Amino acid sequence: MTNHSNPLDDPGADPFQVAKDAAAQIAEKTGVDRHDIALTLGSGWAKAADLVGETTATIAATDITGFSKPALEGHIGSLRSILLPSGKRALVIGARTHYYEGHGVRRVVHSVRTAAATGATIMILTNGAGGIRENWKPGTPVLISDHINLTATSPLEGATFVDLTDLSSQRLRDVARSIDPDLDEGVYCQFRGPNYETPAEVQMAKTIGGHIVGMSTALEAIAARQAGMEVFGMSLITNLAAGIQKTPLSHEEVIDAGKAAEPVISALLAKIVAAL
Ligand code: 8IG
Repeated sequence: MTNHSNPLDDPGADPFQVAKDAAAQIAEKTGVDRHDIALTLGSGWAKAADLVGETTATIAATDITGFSKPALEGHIGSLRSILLPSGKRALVIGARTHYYEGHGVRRVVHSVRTAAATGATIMILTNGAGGIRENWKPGTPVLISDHINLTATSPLEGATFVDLTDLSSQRLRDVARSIDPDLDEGVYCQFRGPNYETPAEVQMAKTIGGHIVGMSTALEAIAARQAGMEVFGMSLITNLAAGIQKTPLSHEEVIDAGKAAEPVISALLAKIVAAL
């Protein structure tokens, strides 16, 4: 099923109809008519899926229309339907398409639009990212309070004016803080990637008000808001952004910090989801 052409590559296609079709396929394959909450799990967050509830169905993302083959071979993106202790249903998206993959922004936000079409009213976006604040050691989870989109694109097409004043839900951030009052928050700057920033670019991001640098969630957040969802984002700081730390960061140190953080941040996210 991985060689199929993608309907989103047809410029005449309606991306919202493709998302509706995808949602219908998910309902059929999971036996769950409606999901309430959606979570996209980025690097470092995968274990959270096992902690939030009981997985009742797992499907390969590539079996659902519009979803892309994973960029990394051997890494099968999955979609999981999870029954939460509250009785609500969560759709966990383990398959993210990044803008830098070059398939266009419609494919980047297809998972978010599909989540909305399944009925989800809350979109939780997680990622691994670089930190600009010197006190954020690798392994620190940070709430996303707002974003700066430096990709020079948007998932919105045509004269679609969507207000982003309260893009990052204060209600959901308050829930997170009620579980861990020590959680810091920051402004997420999305660069196009796939290269990491130069130190000068990181200084620019800092100067214009950024605290976190990444390559994924701003475009997804915009699409989620367009779809009317409440948006909540968290970054796992896996490295300090280029030039922020004076000594070079060892790759091993970053991997170790990520591994050590995984159970901690996964448990935190599971508690947040349980409190929604
Ligand atoms: I993990 O330092 C991770 N993802 N743009 N910069 C950007 N994305 C990232 C970084 C980083 N670390």
